[in-house]
Amino acid sequence: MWDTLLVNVNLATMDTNRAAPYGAVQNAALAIKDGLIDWLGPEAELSDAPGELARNVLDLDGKWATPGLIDCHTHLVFGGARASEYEMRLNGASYEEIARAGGGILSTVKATRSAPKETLYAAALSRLNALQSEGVTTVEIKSGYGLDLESEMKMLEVARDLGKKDSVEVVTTFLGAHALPPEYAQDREGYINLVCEEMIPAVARAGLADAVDAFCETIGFSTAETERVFKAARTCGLPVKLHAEQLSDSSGSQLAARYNALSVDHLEYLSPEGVTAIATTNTVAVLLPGAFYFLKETQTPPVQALRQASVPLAVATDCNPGSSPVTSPLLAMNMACTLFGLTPEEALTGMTRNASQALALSDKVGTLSKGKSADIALWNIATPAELSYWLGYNPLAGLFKAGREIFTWQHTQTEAEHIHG
Ligand code: DI6
Ligand code: FE
Repeated sequence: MWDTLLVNVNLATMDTNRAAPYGAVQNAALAIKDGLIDWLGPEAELSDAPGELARNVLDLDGKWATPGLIDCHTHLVFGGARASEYEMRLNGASYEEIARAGGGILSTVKATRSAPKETLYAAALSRLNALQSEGVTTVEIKSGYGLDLESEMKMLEVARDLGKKDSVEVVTTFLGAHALPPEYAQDREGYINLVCEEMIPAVARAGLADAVDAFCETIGFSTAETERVFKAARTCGLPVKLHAEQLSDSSGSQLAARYNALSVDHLEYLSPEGVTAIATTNTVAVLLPGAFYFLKETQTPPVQALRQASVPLAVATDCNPGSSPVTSPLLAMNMACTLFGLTPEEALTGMTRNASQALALSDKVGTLSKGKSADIALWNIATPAELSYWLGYNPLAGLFKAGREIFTWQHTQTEAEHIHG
């Protein structure tokens, strides 16, 4: 006997073993047992009447089901916000004036260091709720606004605490090499020593990070500095990923490929050599169109070259207070299509299957397949392309995490729906 059986549903399984676009199975049924997907296929192939097969049968009236969305690159935990800086910019202030007024990434570091854990948690929770309300069931959260051991640990602890909600899985990434903290302004090497010799081992010992990231950029850290961070991660048994080629080409992607990075992220300035390098590994190219949009960048990532090299493409919000104050995965998908030229199918693949690969979670989530976690988003749409099409309209109609219904919907009415859990 199954726990739950969804019937009268169209599945965008995103499973590569199914030839149809989106791995679609229409007029389908999907069975859940013990939190996992136990069966899926055409409803006509069910062996008996639904009521005989499952304790709980849900007739979905032709809705679409997709894998729960996976936001594989966020900085969801941070103190304060930078709207006043945004406002100053739009009132004509220069970068220098903003910096002198205490703006920029270091203003977020200051706010994050001084915030109690409870304050960070409450602010991040409200952003996490926004992601969940658009179908997110797995999210990656980076540190990187603490930049000292205690504050970096505090950020990661908050991220881990958010993951204790059983409605969402949180994956954490240590990003100590995000910016140079003010107390090390004259001592770059001293800070990298601290990151490599103290922070990474401590964070690894405490089990607070699932991966290590760095900001490899002229305004961030050099490839040589990044390589030291990667070596320290490797010593502690942690996989790496990289903010690479966002504002210029530092050949960070080639370095990341040599360390078998889970992903390289941003990539607007990725060179042909960088494409070739990551194509030889399982590294995912994570596109972050929210940052491209918010910073009004003009150079787009080499999507066609990445496609030709069969590099898996993911899409994420990059939610952060400075360059991508985006809490909408659907908007990120729309931007990936409109700004970067992805197809709606590539955008959805980028928020599901390929995002799971970027988090080393491919065997658990990312597709609707037998044996995977029953992380399922239900949508009031006529075709999966609608998920990339609307701006600001949210067609989510229901959400399951590990087989548990965490979002209720009306089957026949269109009354307001409520999040709980
Ligand atoms: N790339 C970015 O765009 C952000 N961090 C990064 O590594 C900027 C973060 C911020 O301004 O707060
Ligand atoms: Fe980022």
